[in-house]
Amino acid sequence: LTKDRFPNLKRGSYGTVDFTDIEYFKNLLGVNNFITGEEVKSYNEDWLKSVSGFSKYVLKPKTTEQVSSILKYCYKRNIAVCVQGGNTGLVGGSVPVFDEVILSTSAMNSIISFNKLSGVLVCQAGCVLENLMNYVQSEGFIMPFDLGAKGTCQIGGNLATNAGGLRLIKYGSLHGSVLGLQAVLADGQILDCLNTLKKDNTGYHLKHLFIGSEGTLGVITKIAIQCPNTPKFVNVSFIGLESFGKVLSFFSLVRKEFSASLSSFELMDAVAIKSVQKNIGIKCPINDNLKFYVLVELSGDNIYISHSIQEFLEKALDEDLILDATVADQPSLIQNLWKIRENIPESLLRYGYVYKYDITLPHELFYEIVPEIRKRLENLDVKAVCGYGHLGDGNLHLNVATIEHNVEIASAIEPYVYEWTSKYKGSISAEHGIGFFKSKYLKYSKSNLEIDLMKKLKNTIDPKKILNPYKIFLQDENN
Ligand code: FAD
Ligand code: 2HG
Ligand code: ZN
Repeated sequence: LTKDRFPNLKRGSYGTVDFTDIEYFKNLLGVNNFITGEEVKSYNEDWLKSVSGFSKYVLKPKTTEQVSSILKYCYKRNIAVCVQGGNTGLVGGSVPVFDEVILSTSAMNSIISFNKLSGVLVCQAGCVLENLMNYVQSEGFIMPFDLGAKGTCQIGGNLATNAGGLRLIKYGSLHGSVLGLQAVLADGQILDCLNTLKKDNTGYHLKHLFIGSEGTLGVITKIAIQCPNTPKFVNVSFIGLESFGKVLSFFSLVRKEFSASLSSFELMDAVAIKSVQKNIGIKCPINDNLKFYVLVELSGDNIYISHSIQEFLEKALDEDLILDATVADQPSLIQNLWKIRENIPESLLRYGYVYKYDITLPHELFYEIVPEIRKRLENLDVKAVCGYGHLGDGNLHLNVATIEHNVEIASAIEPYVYEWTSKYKGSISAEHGIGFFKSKYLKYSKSNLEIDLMKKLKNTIDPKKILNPYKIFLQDENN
């Protein structure tokens, strides 16, 4: 339990759910959407299996009005609430720390409308990303973002974490593609910013407050998002290189040559590839003895994409910039190449426990921290130290896999990795958020004034601090 691993943490002075509360929730939601007993266990534990709370109740509203009634009631009774989507978050933000009631958006999974002219999709927060992808695909559109967790994560959770993912380099962040949203505030008021207009400069854009707010400012209930048209041609190459210097030279050339069509530029080091091969059983499609691999996706309406990349790669091979490559333009082959990249997090977790760092750094420094951490850990019982991630966006995933959580290993990495990132003006959380794990380290990426203003906002919107307590802010700041 989280409380055992973090013994100094104190439960906030929140109300405890009693018989009357249970009756209220049951009446409001129906018995099937009020979960208690053994079934609650999986909602208490995060995807990484590294933190778990001991909530006894999961509430599964179907409508915004039900969310509003729940929060109004909890606000009055001072009951703390943990908002949960697909529970794939990687910073311990989606599960309770103590006995917070879990408000799951899983039953809010309706698509409300899709406008084929504008490409604007409006849906409820609990829609699973992959279902939305399939839906808009049948209309000739794609979602403007993609993640390895697509089969489980929900769009509300994606907004709440401001998820980045695999195609941010082309389509930008959710702050750009989300046109509007509806959110329920801590006291139950329904805030309707569900704009579907592309342009609207009427004062402050409150939607941005909720994008990346990690369940601490309100429950996102509906979303309006701009979907791009499906590109006519997609091409994925999987490339092996001998040094990180060459990876950067190659990236620079790819960007110059294919800027508008570049939809992903992903890095994987040898340790990450070995982990997928060994623990998942997916074979590396090219020479598996190289130091670095990149996956380049090009997409667009130019019929010559495939031809151009082949010529480009042949030249790079001739010049010894790259050492090996394979190219795919058929959907099933493309998917097979993506599987290697997308399975890295799962493969590392199979070792037992993973310390995860999700940092943004200037490109020149992108990989430097990985060998440095390897060196710091060389005498400790570590299964894998690897670097991979969205190199195109300057976002490194540094992962350290061990058999189990170990304090000595943790203190060899933290706060060192955050100090290092801060020294180079990087971000200590590029895309996963702060959640529970990183609240202690927020100061490495935000000034005192910024944190102060964030706290003032939190206090204004949720003065009783019932929404996702113990997350983003340190406990004494939050409770
Ligand atoms: P949850 O995990 O349930 O919740 C995440 C946070 O959002 C919590 O703080 C929760 O309280 C809050 N929240 C959830 N729903 C709502 C709501 N409706 N209203 C308000 N708050 C809410 N992330 C990336 O950015 N890029 C990646 O490439 C990426 N790849 C991943 C690959 C794998 C295999 C896994 C396991 C995770 C990956 N993630 C990635 C992290 C995670 O998937 C994303 O953060 C995702 O967006 C979380 O969505 P979710 O529905 O699972 O949210
Ligand atoms: C990815 O890009 C995700 O695969 C997960 O953001 C990264 O697990 C990680 O560290
Ligand atoms: Zn990522």
